[in-house]
Amino acid sequence: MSDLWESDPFSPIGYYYKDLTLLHEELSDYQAVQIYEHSFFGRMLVLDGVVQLTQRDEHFYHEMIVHPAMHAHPNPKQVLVIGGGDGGSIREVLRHPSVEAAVLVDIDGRVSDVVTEWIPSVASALSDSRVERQDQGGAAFLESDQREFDVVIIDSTDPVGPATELFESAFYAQVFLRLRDDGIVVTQSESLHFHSDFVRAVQQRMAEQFPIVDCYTQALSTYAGNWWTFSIASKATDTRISARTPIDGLRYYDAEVHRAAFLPQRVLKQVRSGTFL
Ligand code: SPD
Repeated sequence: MSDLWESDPFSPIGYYYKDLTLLHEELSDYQAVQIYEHSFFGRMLVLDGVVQLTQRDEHFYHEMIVHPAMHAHPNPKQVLVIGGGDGGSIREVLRHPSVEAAVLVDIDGRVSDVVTEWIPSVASALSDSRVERQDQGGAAFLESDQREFDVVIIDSTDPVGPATELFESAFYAQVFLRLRDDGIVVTQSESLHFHSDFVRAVQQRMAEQFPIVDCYTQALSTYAGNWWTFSIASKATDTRISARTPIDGLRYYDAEVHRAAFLPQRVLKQVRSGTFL
């Protein structure tokens, strides 16, 4: 048994996990990759000391980063996931029968391999024949690959190190070019409690490129700050409106969750004007 002080460099606090068992540890070309087992949270993926997912609550995060955009789109066929090497977002994307191809672009291919071995319930869909894995950075991929997508999901780590570029204006401009005319992009954009200035910056940067930008949230137990935001932008669609009947087999997301998840307009205005906190 060991303990873990989670040292998230983007958060003003740390979490202390008691009584963990370390199941796997390696240094990839990019980061320290660890898998722990915890009596309450189950198996946990930890990258450079920061908890990325736990078996107990990962479905809240992965369903909510994927399904609002996928249901707001009338017919998503080609989907790009940037980051998300653990496979949780790809698993949710592939639940949609309309999806013909899903490209997973993560700079560190070892994350997919390690999660496939240790947390197969998260990574199981990575072996689906519709999935194409590209082990490279998101910006480099968008510069070199000219394919177009219906939905882009940016399932990144915190905005430090290599992930920083995934939150820049220049990156959203690249995403805009690769989205079809009814395309939708969504990114995790950190905690409303701890990072409201950062959420504001992401909203502004998306609005430099996209005519429609919005923000919804989901409470998550394992990310410091807990009140997690997702910034979503589209070329033509009001993403507050689900275009389709919710797909079967989900544990949390449904039409009512979709409606309730978006920030009230008054609160969104406060976030965007810097008066929220
Ligand atoms: N503070 C940790 C934020 C992590 C967000 N990304 C999680 C990736 C899970 N697929």
